[in-house]
Amino acid sequence: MSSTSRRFGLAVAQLGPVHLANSRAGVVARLVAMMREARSRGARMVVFPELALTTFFPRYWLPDAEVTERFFEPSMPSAETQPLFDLARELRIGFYLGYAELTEDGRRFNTAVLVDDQANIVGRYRKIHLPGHSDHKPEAPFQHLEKKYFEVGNEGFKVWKTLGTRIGMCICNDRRWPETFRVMGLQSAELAVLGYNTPSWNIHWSEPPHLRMSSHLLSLQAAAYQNAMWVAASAKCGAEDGFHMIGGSAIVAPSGEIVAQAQGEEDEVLVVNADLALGDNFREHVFNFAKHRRPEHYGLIVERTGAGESLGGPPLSTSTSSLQE
Ligand code: CDT
Repeated sequence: MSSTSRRFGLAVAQLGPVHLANSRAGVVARLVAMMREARSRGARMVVFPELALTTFFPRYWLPDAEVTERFFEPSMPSAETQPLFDLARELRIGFYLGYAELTEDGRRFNTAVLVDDQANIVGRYRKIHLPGHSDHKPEAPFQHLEKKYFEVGNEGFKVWKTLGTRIGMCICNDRRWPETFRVMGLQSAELAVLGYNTPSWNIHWSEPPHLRMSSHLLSLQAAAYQNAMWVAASAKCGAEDGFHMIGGSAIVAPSGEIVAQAQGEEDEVLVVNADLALGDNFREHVFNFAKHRRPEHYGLIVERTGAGESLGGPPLSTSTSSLQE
């Protein structure tokens, strides 16, 4: 029997390009306009992108001190982001915001905050799966220096009880890793929110560009379905100073179906009147974790990082050669 519906106005605010020359105040004005639109269309919460306040600076090889000075936020809220917090309080709407965090002791993280409808920061997430490299690749058309500019997040994948539901946060590349959402699912998350900046070209191999969109959506849909949760993902997209990033911001139901998807690569607000109870059906039946999970067989997931030898039978190299014989 299905549960009584529990509606939650869920918005994603996709952000078009932010160029190097754009000011934080200008970006915040765009976010404020989208927050207003989201609220006027019934949203209780709006999801903004990863590193929303600046261009996607990990594409540039720059002196460390300049990067810290130009792109990182030593406080949140700050004078420039305060209008977002003021409007959230006035309109009674929560939000997720990604930004580059500089801690008091000089550490740098790729961070997102979860803000409730009274403008309190109720949660913070520091990105764990950092993609890219830390060395300079002068032969590449652009860099992806997240491993240089950020430390690996040190606060895990948490779930916060707020806005009348249970919300987990992650950031961009985290969405490609099933562990991210399973850890949230095990904390009974009903909704996972994330922002992303996904370059349209892969600098490591000649991945066909259409796969960037298909693997993005595939990841969101699998995560939502396999963990019985809503997933809301917000892109920063379009060409930032000529460097193109995919759009495809989306809201996915616990059925794995995409219920809203951005149409373009500019600022755009998606709103869905999401039924949180939809997840209950999946949680009670096919993905009733307590009934069906078999953690005694999942040990390798936490024991090993990289792929290694088979647990049973002869070593992989021998079994392969015996197959060939
Ligand atoms: N920002 C970020 O994490 N971008 C990565 C690019 C990696 S390419 C597979 C992403 O996962 O979209």
